[in-house]
Amino acid sequence: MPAPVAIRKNLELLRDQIRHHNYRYHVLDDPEIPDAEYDRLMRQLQALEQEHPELVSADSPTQRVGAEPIQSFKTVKHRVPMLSLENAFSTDELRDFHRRVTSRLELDIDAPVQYAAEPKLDGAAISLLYENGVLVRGATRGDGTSGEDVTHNVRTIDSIPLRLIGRKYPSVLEVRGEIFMPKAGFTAYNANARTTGEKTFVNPRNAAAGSLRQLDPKLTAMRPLDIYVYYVGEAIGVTLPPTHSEILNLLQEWGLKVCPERRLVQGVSGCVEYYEAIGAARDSLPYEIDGVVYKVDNLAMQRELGYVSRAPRWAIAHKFPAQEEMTVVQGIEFQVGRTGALTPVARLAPVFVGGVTVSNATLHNIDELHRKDVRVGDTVIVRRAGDVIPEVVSVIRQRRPDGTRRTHLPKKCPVCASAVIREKGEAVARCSGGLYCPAQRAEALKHFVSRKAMDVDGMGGRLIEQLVAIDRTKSPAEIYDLRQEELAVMDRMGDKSAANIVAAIEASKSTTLSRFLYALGIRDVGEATAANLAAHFGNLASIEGASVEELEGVADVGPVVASRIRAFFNEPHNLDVIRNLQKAGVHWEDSDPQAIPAEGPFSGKTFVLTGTLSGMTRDEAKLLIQKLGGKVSGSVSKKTDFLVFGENAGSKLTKAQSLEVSTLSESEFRALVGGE
Ligand code: 5U1
Repeated sequence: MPAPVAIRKNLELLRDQIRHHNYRYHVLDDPEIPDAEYDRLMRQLQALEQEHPELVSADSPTQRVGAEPIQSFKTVKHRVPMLSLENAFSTDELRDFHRRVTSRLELDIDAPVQYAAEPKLDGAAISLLYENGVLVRGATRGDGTSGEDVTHNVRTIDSIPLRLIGRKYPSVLEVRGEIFMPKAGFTAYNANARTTGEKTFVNPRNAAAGSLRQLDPKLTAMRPLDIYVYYVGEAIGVTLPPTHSEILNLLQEWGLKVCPERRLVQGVSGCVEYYEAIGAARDSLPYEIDGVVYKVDNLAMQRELGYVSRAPRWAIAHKFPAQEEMTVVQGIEFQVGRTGALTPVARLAPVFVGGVTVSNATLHNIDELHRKDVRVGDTVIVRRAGDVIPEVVSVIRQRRPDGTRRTHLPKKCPVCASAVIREKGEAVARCSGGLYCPAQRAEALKHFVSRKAMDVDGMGGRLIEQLVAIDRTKSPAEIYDLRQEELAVMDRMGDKSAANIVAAIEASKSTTLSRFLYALGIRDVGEATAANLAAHFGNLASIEGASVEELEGVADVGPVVASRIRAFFNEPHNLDVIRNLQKAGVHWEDSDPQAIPAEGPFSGKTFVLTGTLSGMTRDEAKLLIQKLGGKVSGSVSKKTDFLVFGENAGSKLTKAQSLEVSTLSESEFRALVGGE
């Protein structure tokens, strides 16, 4: 018996509701309901469909991962060829592109040509075909003429709508974009794969491409994939707007996800400004990019410009310097860090990568070294992404010379010859020498004087290593009796730099409790935890005397960190160091933790801080906000009430602007907090 009309209606209503909430969550990044409510709607739909299996349709939100594994990939011909992009590797090449554009359009070179600009994602290109609003095919680019049918896999990606929303979408829509694995998902995926012994991905691009080429969609469904669409290949049944930027906005209205960092810019100068802004924000963007793309915005101009072989004359990719290069491993050494951790480091034949010359790359830990099986003499791929320490990504096994040998974990510390200990289940092996080990001592001092700790301006690693080597600074307190004359005779020093350092040492005596706690280098107590401890207890004596249970009451402090803090203060040697530092004049103002009220003018308001503030540290700004009853969060979302930005603010500012979150410059923030 056919299901009653009321049930059909109810089903469609539920599906539309779920599609709407998918859109709010995935495309707009602005959910309207909590996850639990969404799950309830989904369960309701599943139950109804179970009762009425004859009503299940392929575009139902329940049908993402339903398909059985396929035997092999079908080749599909693209309805319209998928183009590639010409590249520009310098501003000169970008200027040449703009010159060609204006000259073909018979415009003056300074004519205000508008370009639609967006980041160039490092993922896998995809074509999605919608017929009457329903996703019917997903295909890889392949050779541009035909690709592989990966419909079963693209259906599992939550941010790809199975059905378009709104009413006025075309009867046939073929849209192109990039499927990518966000950085956070990539890191988490690899971390998990390492613990389960599964294959890890070399980079997010391979992760995206590899995930799309799974025969079993259940495997793809477990990969954290996402999409941004950037081009319409074909649209039948609607007249598209006259500019590319308006088309992107329309795609978003139809439920497709477009990049929030897209902008409209003018001329070469606008392109260069955009390139630099995205380059500066690159590390903080949640996805990997390898450049930016500019497209002439006006479609009539695009048509006039046409194509050259397989690339349009109206678009270009402006690439960032390569982040991966090949080089040869000349040696493998073990570096000893502040906590004694031994890190294998590959000494490399110098290679220019990511804009700098690299001659050392980390191998992380002994397990990673063995997993990648890196040997002296190997040709390897080195990666340097932004400020991240360069790493050896993989070995090119075909190029391995004869007679190479595996590297083993040393039994003794290469610096102080103390025993190397690796606790069961720990990836990290450590030197057991503690502060007897000059390497640990030097690293502890480097941390102590670093910018976010005591901020002794100008006191660099080389100077500290020399001071440790001559046994002049065995403990941080001894930094405070360094004299100008003895500093001036050190390598690469002179009277002026020595005087500057002595002044910086003096200035660092006046500090804050959170900086001081961070400077002590307690394991797992980073900047944020130190700030939380300071805000919670208000003074050092209370922290020194706090029990593990009391410490666990601090935001972000779990049992492991709490016991590390307790163990640190149980150690008489550490208490001596603290007393000596205070005797040397290190001081701060205690705060009254009770002064941080539950209620205040900022109650219920969430702030995000970004960029460099000139008149206060982030911790100080955070404390101010907390004192007025507000909360500080690390990331921007629709729930953010204010974004406070300093100099060199990056993607958080862009995101806040695109989400229409109120933004405050440092001076506006100061005015708001009443000049505190
Ligand atoms: N962001 C972006 N990436 N990308 C790649 N836009 C873009 N456009 C492309 C390609 C291949 O081609 C268009 C010219 C269709």
